[in-house]
Amino acid sequence: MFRRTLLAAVPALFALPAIAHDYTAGDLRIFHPWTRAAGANGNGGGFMRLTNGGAQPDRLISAASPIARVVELHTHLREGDVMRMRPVNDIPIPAGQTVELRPGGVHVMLIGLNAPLQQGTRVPVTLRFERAGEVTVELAVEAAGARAPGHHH
Ligand SMILES: [Cu+2]
Repeated sequence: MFRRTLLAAVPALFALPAIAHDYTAGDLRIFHPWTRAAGANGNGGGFMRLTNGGAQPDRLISAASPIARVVELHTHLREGDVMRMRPVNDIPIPAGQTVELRPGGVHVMLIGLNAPLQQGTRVPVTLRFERAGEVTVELAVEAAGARAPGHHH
């Protein structure tokens, strides 16, 4: 009876990581980090949803990755008719709120890719938060030009 229960449980355990793609760091939840396919030496964006379930504000203060020579935090600002990216010192995550890192908004910028970002793979990025500390997440690589993550929760 024990043996049968164990065997039945195994497929469910292996299925979990593919379905749930989110992370916890202190009071923060990080939902579905993703990026877009890009060539080596190009640049990439890191996108995700950050929810602060705590009573204290937090901030994303830096990010790092072995896949890029430089990693910055960026926002988009309108200059006349053109949207331009600008580095920012941090991305605030107010207490009890959700911040979306997305194309056209605030994002993690991967500058000078060491290797191509291939659709269907995942690449690591370490996020450093003022309160929650460091957490390494994997960006799911979606199609080039994707406006939103393509897979379902
Ligand atoms: Cu950027």
